[in-house]
Amino acid sequence: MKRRRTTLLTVTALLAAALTALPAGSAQAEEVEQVKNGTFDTTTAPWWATSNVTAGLSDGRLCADIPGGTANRWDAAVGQNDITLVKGESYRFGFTASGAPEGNVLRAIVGLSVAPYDTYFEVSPQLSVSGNAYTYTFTSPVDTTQGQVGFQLGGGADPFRFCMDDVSLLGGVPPEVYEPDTGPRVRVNQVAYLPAGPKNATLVTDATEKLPWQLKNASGAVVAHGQTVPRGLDASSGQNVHSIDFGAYRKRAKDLTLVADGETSRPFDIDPAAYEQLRLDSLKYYYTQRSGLEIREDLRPGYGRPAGHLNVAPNRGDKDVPCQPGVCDYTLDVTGGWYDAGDHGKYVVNGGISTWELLSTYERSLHTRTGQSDKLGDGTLDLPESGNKVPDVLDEVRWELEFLLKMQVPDGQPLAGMAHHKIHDEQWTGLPLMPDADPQKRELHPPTTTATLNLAATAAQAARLYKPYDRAFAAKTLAAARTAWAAALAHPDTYPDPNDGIGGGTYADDNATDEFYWAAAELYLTTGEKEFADHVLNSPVHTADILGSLGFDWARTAAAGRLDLALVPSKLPGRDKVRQSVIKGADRYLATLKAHPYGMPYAPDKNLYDWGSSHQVLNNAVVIASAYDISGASKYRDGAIQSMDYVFGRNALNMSYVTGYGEANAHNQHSRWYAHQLDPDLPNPPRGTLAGGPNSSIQDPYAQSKLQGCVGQFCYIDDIQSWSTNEHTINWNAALARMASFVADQT
Ligand code: 9MR
Repeated sequence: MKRRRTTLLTVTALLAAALTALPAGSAQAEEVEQVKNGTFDTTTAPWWATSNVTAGLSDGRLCADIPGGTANRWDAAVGQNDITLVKGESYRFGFTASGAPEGNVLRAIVGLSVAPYDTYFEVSPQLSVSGNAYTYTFTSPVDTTQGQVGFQLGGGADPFRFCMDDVSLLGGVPPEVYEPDTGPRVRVNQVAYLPAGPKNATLVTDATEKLPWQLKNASGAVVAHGQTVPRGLDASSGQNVHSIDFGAYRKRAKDLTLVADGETSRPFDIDPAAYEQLRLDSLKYYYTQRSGLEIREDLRPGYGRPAGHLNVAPNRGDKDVPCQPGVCDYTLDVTGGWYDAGDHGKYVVNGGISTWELLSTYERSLHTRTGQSDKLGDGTLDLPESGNKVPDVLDEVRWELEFLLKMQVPDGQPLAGMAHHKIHDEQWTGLPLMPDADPQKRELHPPTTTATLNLAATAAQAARLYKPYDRAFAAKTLAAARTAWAAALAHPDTYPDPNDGIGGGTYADDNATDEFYWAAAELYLTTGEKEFADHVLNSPVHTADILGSLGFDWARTAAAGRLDLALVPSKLPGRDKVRQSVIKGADRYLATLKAHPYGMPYAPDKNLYDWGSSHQVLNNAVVIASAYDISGASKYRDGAIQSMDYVFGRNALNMSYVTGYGEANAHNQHSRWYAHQLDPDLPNPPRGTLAGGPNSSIQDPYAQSKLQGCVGQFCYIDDIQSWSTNEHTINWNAALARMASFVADQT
């Protein structure tokens, strides 16, 4: 359409004028239109359409009749190929679009026109009948001449008519300056402080002298007051900050606010109830991640869905999944387990640490002075298994354990006893996509030493915890653990391919000494056998200083072994030293927390926040909490509790990273089925879902387009497209569950 094109040119001209006003030396690439014929004045060429779509000119626009009944967005599409993209360059992607009847969803992408069809930018707006204009800015992560601008319209039940105009992809635009809305400058735990716990907040201000603060109750009356402590420049945010300690106030109350420097914080409670709720919500998260099982609407209102990956079309797995070509010549039934994250992949490595942290949450409740195992007992989590007299947390984790066991290479096959690293789609799928609608071929990836040891560790741990409830299952897991251990010893350095990242994550790791240590520790704690004690005692990992700034996660598993050796009763020679090493690690995290004006036990090297930093903060807090369990010293208890403040909103973005907790909370996590942001008929993630949090490497194009140059805590955006800062995963929620359970136990 010609008229709109003129407007666009005017904007472009203005921008060009603005650019010419830039001082010399700040040269910008010229804005160049990459799309041919985006205005459809006389023809639709060179745009293509899939064979099921009839597209043509209509009133100076491209209009197309979209069939109903296709499975995926990309099953009905129009697009243009041969688009050149330059790595690191910013582009402005714009178009107008309409759809009749109302409510159909468009997936507009800039990606690769050939396999593996990577998507560099995508949005999925809901179309209106009258039409809307859309513009987005993103940065290309690659150099290619085979780019594509695509408008994907399939996946709906009913046919509809789609029209578009003024499609533009301008290269050389200045990157957009994104300003997050960080709300009031007084930063608090937006959920709850414990009556007898520490109570701290952070004030962002340019003031260098101390300032008065006031704590107000729900009716606005001042119930406590004091002075801030100036803390200077905080490296993790680049802000000048003060801290506020109102721990002397110990009364239970709802909807308090903290006022300082003319700003009023978001409301919060002084009440332990939220942590009891979080203990359950963070664990309930797993049922809705289950693969191979219908999620019952009566158990999770708003989250019911058909079973995924049971070979019911269009699903093609997971009952008889082959290996990647050339890897094996058998198929395995690998149904069940939890989907890893927002994708439909299932990974033994990440399944392992998640299983461990949930089992350890339960095991801690058995062995520590504040542990309350009944709070994790039968009937607590509203599961299909509730009422079977087995603690619900064990029922939930068993769903994953059964899957991990199925990933073991069967007897008689090459590499028997090892575990396949992962099983996932052959190609990455788009969003949204319900598990039962995934049409991709599923494949087993090669067995690895790290996966095998994850199986050995968790199956061994399971053997001691499930024994009182199901002796046969305990015997089965222990046998599998022994087999896996022997297989890992026979193949000690079979690592995952770091380039095997198409269709699923790599979980690459080229060092298995920590996994050997962890597996030996679990096998020892379950069996007491000398072979395993010897391995533990002879491992260099046993005495190494493993509790560093990034703590532990799926790739750094030594702490899993160390913590269990410290907390689970055993006759290990030198066990006291092991316990002391945990206390030493906790002292370091406590020192970090005390020095940090946001009160967090996390200060990564060079201020580089890691992928999933929220759970690293929590895992460091787990070490502090474990020091309390070991020593009973209240400074550790208080440090562990205080760590929750960061996660619940005492941070630079003033947001809680837990869905449904706190006035401003993350709720658009990257997910193929909690994709409310893309399809209003789908839900947000369930209450109690942890977002990955700030990630300095911002690997995804969406984050790159918004957060270029971000400092530490600011490298996060609550958008479904930001898979590197805002995904949710089973391992991250496990850290949340463990800390929620600890804090709930302190009431
Ligand atoms: O959390 C994982 C992070 O530590 C890795 O660096 C990254 C690349 O392998 O993968 C992350 O895990 C993702 C996995 O690969 C696929 N499912 C979603 C996971 C969370 O983003």
